[in-house]
Amino acid sequence: MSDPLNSRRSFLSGAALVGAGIVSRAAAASLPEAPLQASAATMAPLAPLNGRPYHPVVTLNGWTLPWRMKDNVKEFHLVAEPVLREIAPGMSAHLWGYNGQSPGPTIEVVEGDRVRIFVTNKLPEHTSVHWHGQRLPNGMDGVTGLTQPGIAPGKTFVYEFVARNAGTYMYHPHADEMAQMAMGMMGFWITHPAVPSQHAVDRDFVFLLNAYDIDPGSYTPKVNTMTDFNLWTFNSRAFPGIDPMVVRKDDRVRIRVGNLTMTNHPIHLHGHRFEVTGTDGGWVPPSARWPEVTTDIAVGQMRAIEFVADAPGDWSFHCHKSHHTMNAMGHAVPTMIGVDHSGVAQRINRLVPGYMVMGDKGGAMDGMQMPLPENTLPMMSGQGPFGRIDMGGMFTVVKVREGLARDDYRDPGWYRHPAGTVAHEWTGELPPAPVAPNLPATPAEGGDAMNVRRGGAMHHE
Ligand SMILES: [Cu+2]
Repeated sequence: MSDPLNSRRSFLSGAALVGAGIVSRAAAASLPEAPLQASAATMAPLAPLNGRPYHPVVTLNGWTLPWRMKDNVKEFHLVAEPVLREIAPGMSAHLWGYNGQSPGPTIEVVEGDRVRIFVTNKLPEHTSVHWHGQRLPNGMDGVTGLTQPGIAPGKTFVYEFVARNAGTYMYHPHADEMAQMAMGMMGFWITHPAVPSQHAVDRDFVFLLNAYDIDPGSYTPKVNTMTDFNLWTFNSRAFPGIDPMVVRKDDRVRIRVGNLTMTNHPIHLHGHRFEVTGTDGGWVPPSARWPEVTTDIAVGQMRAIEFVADAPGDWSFHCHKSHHTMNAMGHAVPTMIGVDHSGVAQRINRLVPGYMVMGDKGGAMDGMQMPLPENTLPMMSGQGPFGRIDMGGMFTVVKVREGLARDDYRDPGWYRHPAGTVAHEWTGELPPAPVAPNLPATPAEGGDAMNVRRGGAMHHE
C-alpha cells in the first residue's frame, strides 16, 4: 500500500504533516493525489500549509484530507472504496469508506474558499457525494438521479463550489444510501471562519456517530438492518478503541458531533457544563444558548458543544442510552438477576459442553471470561486505574490536565487524584442495614426477592 502520510502523521512527530514531496509529485498532474490513511489512530491537527490561516480541528480516531492549491482553488481527491477498519483492538470490519478509512477524512476549508473535489468510485456499484448542510449550486448537491447521474464504478466526478458559511458539515452518498451508509460511507466537513479569531477555541474535536450490525464472529455489516444495530461507535470505533480527548486545564474546548445513525443519541459529559454553540444551520447567538450536561443529537443532525475545561480529571463522555455503551455480545441476552442456577449449568453441560451461566448477579459478569467468537469484542471491556470499566460502544474520556503544551494531545495516562478525593470503602462502625419494606426473603434465605423478570431480549431503539 502506498502510504506516504501514515508514517509521518502521528502525535509524536508534530504538526507539519503534508510533505512537500506530495505536493510536487502531484502538482503537474491534472488530478490531485488521493492520500491514503492506514491507521485508525487520532492524527495530529493538520496545520494549513497554504491558503488562508485557521486553527485546525482534531478528528477523533481520524484524520484531515490534505489538498493542493491550483489556480487559487483548493483541490481534494476522495476515493470511495472498500476498506478494513479496526473498530477496536481485536475486531475489524469490512466497511466501505474513503481513502483507506471509514469514516472518510475530514475536509477543512475556509469560508469563501473555492473548493474542487474529485471523487473516484472504486465501489462495485454507483455512488455520489452529498455535501450535507452546504449552500451550493443545486447541481453540486450530490443526489443521484435528481441532481446528477450516479458515479459509475471506475469513474471520477468533480464537484466545485464556494464554501459559503463557516460551520460544521458532513458528507455522505445519496445513492443506495441505506446500504452505503450502513457500510460506513460518511465523513466530516469543517468550514473555518474567514477571521480566525471568530468562534476561536483552544481545542476543537470532531467525530461522527455511527452504528453497525455485525454478527459476532463476522466482519461485514448487515446492510438491510433498519433500527436493530449492535455496534454503536464514535467515528467507527467502539470503546475501549476510542481515543481520549486530551485538553489543557482552562482551555476552551469545542466538540462537534454529527449523527449519521438511524436513531438519536443523548450525548453526556461529566464534571462540566457546556453550551450548544453550533448546529447544522450555523452558530447559535450567545444570547440564545443555555447550559446543559447532555444534548440529544437527532438523526442527520450536528451539534457543536463548548465548555471551559476547569476541572482536572478523567471525565466520562458518552451516549446516555446505556445499550449504546455496550458492544455486540450484550444483545439478546435475557435478564437473569436473582435467578438461582445452581445445578442447572452442570446438568446442561452434559448436553451442551461449555455452557455457561450469564449474569445472575447483574450484567457485569465478574470473573466471567467467556470464549468469544473470532473478531468479536467483549460487551464492555475497558480497563481503568481502579479495575474494569463496564463500558463499550459510544464511550470515551475527556482528560483534563494542568500544564500541557498548546498542541499536546498525547495521552497523559490516568488522572492522579489529590489525596482524600476518591470515593472509598467505609471502615467505621455500621448501623444495621435497613431493609426495604414488603420485600420477600432473599434467595439466600430461600426466597426469590431478587428474581427480576423483565422479559427477554433487549431492544435497541
Ligand atoms: Cu446513543
